[in-house]
Amino acid sequence: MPLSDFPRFPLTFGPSPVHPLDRLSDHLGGARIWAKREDVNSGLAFGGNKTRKLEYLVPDAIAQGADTLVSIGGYQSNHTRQVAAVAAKLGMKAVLVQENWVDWPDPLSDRVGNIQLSRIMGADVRLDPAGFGIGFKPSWEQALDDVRAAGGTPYAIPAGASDHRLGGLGFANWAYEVEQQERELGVFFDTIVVCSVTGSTHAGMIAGFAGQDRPRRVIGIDASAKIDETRDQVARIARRTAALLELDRELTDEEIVVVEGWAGDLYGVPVESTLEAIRLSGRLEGMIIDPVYEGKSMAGLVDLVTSGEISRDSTVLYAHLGGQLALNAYSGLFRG
Ligand code: 1AC
Repeated sequence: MPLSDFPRFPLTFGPSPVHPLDRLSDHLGGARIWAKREDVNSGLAFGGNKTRKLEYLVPDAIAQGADTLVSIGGYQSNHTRQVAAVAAKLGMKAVLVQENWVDWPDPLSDRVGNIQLSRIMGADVRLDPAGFGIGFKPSWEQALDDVRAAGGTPYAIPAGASDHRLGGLGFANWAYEVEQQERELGVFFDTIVVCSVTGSTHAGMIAGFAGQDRPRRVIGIDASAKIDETRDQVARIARRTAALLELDRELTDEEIVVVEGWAGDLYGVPVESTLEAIRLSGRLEGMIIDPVYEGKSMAGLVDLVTSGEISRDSTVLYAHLGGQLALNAYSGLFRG
């Protein structure tokens, strides 16, 4: 059915802002670059990309009579912080399994930034030593069982709200929003650049844009350092979302583009190009990005533009997904 027929619980301020990054574009000397800003999309604990996805999961949770949102992520998960905020807003509880996803030696990573906010908002935060992985985990199943055993009604939200029947809808809606903003601004973004890890942000965009008249490139920059898993997940969620929206054709493999080269060896661990991209974005645009997601996707954008892989006559839309709170857990960086 069409996206407008799916129930949506508004959690964002409305369309997220779109604006040009002129100094960055001039500096790179190639395509013109704009940003669409999920980092300022909501008043719920700084918002972010998951808040958009949750707009489509919340009606389902309410319809099921849930009283507890149960989810999972790393210590510095932006996603679990947004789940905590949404639970608070709805008057529900949140149980969050927070795993040790990132091999980075900051002694405060389980106390500052995203996880601190989740605790402030009253979530039941459960630290778990397991490492990075986007699949379903026994600790998350256990948390769901615990809620049931205590007489509650859990609603299961996988990592990143991604591998969920409705997980792609939030960013299919983003694609429709972009089309509307293009009409208002008199611009056409022929290329979208987005960070890809658990997949449904990128996948939702692919499904949403696929139903529009003008073709464009949606380039996902892998930040998981597990490219095959990310590609599979993006493809699966994009096709599932396209089917849900009754797209009248199959998505082609060419529409599902996840590129590697900027993740480094490990999820969450920045490499030199990540740090350079963070500095560039901060110093030229006052736009704060992070070492886990946007630092890596911005590094990809910089290289693709400077190498001419994204051509000089392109107009690019960079998706800022709102990862910057994790910077608190990287206190050793940028000291000089
Ligand atoms: C990995 C989903 C992810 C998060 O914040 O937990 N972006």
